[in-house]
Amino acid sequence: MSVVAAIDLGATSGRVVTGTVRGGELQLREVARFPNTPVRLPDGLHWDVLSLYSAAMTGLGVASREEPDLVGAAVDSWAVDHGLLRGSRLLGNPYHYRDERNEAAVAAVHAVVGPEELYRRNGLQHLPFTSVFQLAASAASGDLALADRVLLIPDLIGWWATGVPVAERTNASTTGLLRLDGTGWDEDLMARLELPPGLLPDVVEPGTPLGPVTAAVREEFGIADTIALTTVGSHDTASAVVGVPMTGEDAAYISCGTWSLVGAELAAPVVTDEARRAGFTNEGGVDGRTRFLTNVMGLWLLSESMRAWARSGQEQDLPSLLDQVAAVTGPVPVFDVDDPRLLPPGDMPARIEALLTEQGDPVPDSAPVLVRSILQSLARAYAGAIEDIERLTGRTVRTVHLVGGGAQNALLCRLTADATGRTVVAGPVEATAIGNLLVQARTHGLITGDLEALRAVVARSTAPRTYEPQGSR
Ligand code: ADP
Ligand code: LRH
Repeated sequence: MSVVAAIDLGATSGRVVTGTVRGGELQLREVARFPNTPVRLPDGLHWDVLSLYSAAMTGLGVASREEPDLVGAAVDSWAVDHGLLRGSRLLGNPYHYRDERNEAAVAAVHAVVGPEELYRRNGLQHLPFTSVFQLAASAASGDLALADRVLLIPDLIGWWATGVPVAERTNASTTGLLRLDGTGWDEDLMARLELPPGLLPDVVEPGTPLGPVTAAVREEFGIADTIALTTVGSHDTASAVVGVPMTGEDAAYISCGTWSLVGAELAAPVVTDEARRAGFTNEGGVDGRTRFLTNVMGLWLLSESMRAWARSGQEQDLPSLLDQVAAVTGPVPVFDVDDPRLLPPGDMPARIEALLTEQGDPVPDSAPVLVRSILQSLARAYAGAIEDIERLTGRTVRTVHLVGGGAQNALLCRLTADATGRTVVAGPVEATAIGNLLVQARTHGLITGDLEALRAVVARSTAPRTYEPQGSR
């Protein structure tokens, strides 16, 4: 019985999860979980990518010792961020997408290629941290001139493990530099932005064999010599969408973790001006599908508020805080969760209070009331996004699948059902690891079929919770 391992690096935590396909079901086992703690240095906010790599490989070593039938592993992570390399040397820790350095770079890129043309070329909603803007920032600082290669985070980890450099397509689609049809880099756009050709490696599909873990890495981390890496949907959201147990065109999804990605799966991109103005992105999905979605600020608002409270000595435990939030009665004010001032790390409760004051609403008088306000504001944003999906695609959405860590937040699920007026099917929590594992299992010949067949495995293997809307829409 062959086993595969997902190395899933989220903005909140990284994990190594093994998966075994047995009787048409996928059995999961979490082997390692480690925090992902960004580090602020004088030059900006960085990912501690060396500790993530080390924890991931240590976890893979544990998996290979505990699971003698382990044959493969694959990495997924958050999008857009990347390492700059010269030869085999990483030129400093990668910047975090929440670093504030991109503002000037957005203007510089837009001076060369306006937002309308960019959207037609890459199909992406405007986000100030899309790799194309980050690379322009690195060009302006002189860093890019030192580099001869750029690798996105999962590709960087994969390269360290195997020595094979690639750009997996789903994550490459978040750079802003991939042609909308996914066939390769937009060389004309790169030339106009003075990005050197050859900076980005060849684009490969999810499900491409990369190669065995190198002898040096095997020895360092105690990894068995039978283990080979393959690519999957290495953008975590691409893997999460594979792990959504949806069955038809009347389903939308919310990949609900640090971000909430609200969208539908389409056969082809929609790059109308209306879609651009509504902030909808066309990211590359597994098997050539389009992830037509919009980024909603997500549970970042809650986790960053909790970090602020912990800094001031009022540490909160999430499940008991959520119990108190559920007990809040009476109306709470709602705010625009996508206000750009909420993107960077900082004192989130103070920023939300400032937004509420600005709009003439009362400031919450306790942490549970503020969290209730966050959750209701998120649910309202999800409802708006679902309406947009219907308007922009002509589909009717009847079911909203909510997957990721947020599926454990029963109050958020309930508020989402009420705000959207749709049935919410919550779970699986580990949709991303599941999507990673299923694409690997297919690559290794352990299962066969299209995404619908993979999703049937998800449906058989997990027990989602259903929330029906209360009251009228
Ligand atoms: P990411 O992939 O971005 O790291 P996850 O999918 O792991 O995110 O989701 C993390 C989020 O899940 C946290 O920010 C938290 O709000 C939520 N979460 C985690 N555990 C619980 C829990 N026990 N109850 C409710 N929410 C939870
Ligand atoms: C979610 C995610 C999202 C991106 C953001 C940078 O983890 O990958 O899809 O927009 O991080």
